[in-house]
This record gives sequence, structure tokens and C-alpha cells, in this order.
Amino acid sequence: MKHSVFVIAASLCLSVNLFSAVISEDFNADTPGEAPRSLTTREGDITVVDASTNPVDPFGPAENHSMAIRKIASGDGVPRATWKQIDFPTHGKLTLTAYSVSDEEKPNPQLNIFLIKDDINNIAISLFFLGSDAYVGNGSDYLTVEGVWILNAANEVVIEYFSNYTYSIFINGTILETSGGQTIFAFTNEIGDFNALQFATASTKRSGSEVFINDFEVTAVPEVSALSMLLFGSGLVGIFLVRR
Ligand SMILES: [Ca+2]
Repeated sequence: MKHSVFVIAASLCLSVNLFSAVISEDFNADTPGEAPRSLTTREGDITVVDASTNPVDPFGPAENHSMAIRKIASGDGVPRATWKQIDFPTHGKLTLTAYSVSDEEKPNPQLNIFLIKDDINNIAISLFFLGSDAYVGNGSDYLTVEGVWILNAANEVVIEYFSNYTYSIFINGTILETSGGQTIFAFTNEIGDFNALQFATASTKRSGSEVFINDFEVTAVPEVSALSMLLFGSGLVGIFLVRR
């Protein structure tokens, strides 16, 4: 019996290790009107919002907080929120929920998502949403996929990246595919050991931009061999229990 208990415990530990988040933030413990406490650096208009702030948190319910990234006037400066020294797994996933406000003042809000090494000069993965279109970094250029982003609504984004310097994107559960059928994209300069995450907004557009992040999380994706071991471990538990 001791042995089977040990196997169960080992399996549980392994599964917790495989699926636990490297970093997870929902902003709900942050103070509205201030910067998120967990971020490393902030440039420009980056604040935590809720039901009482201006702008109002678009996600709700009333107790929810999210992060607003705003560039209301034209001019220089790129609002950026950066999390550094993240221990990104070799094969992992970034999951986030975002919302872009589109109105007369800000017809084409822009949300930029970067996975970078140390600073913005070393981009591994870049993904822009401008208006309802996506711009996907693919090595040295960008591929455009039109009409995939829902404005004035919550969108879920999953970026799954692989150890061979490629990645795929899922938006609201659907894999992002170019008109040519491409679903796997290349890292810029094969920068694989990235360690920072940055959200930003419009850099060159003259009109304003207002986007929100409700939450984000980075998790490791278990490799097949590790998963097999886990299943094998569970199988052993089954055998022990059946034999008793
Ligand atoms: Ca939240």
C-alpha cells in the first residue's frame, strides 16, 4: 500500500510541475488608478481599472480589475508594460484575454504583444492587432490576417511556441491561419531564450488607442515523453489497486 501511495504522490507532483503557471496575473489584487504591482517597467499611460475608474474596466463583473494601455493623443511615445526575468519554458504557452475599444476618436486601436530577450531590441515573437486585423511576425517580416479580432469585445489569445523557434496563435479557440494556409510562424532571428513579455499600443498611428488586458498566464506545455511517464505512473497506480 505504501508503494501505491508513493506512486500517486509522485504522479501528482509531476502533474503539478508540468501544468503550473510560470507567471500568472489577473490584476484583481491591484489598486485601481495605479500601475500593476507585478510589472517590471512601465512607459506611458498604463493603469489598473475597475468599475469605478475612467476608463471603466470593460470585462466586469464589478470586482474585476484589468490593465488599461492608452494612447489618447498623437505624438511620440509608446505606452509599454513589461514583465522581465520570466523563466519561459522551452515549449510553452502565453494565454491572455484582451479588449480593444473602437469608437470615433479611436477607430483603429492597436495591441502589440512581444516576447523578447531583455529588451525590445531583441524580439522573438511579435503579434499586433490593429483594428480587426492581425499582423504576425514571421522571421523578418509580418503576415497580415484580416478580420480575426473582435472590436469592443473580449478576445482570448493563446500563443503556443515550440523549441524549434516557431509558434502558432489561437484567437477565441480558432487557430490563426493566413490566406495561404500558414499556421506556423518563425521567431525573429531565432531568439529562443527570451525572458520578457511586453504589451504595448500604437507606435506610429496618429489616432488614439485604448486596449485592456484582463489577465495573462505563461505555462509550460509538457513534452510527449514526460506526459507518457505521467500516464505510465497513473497506470501503475491502477495495477497496484487492482491487485490488492
Ligand atoms: Ca482581471
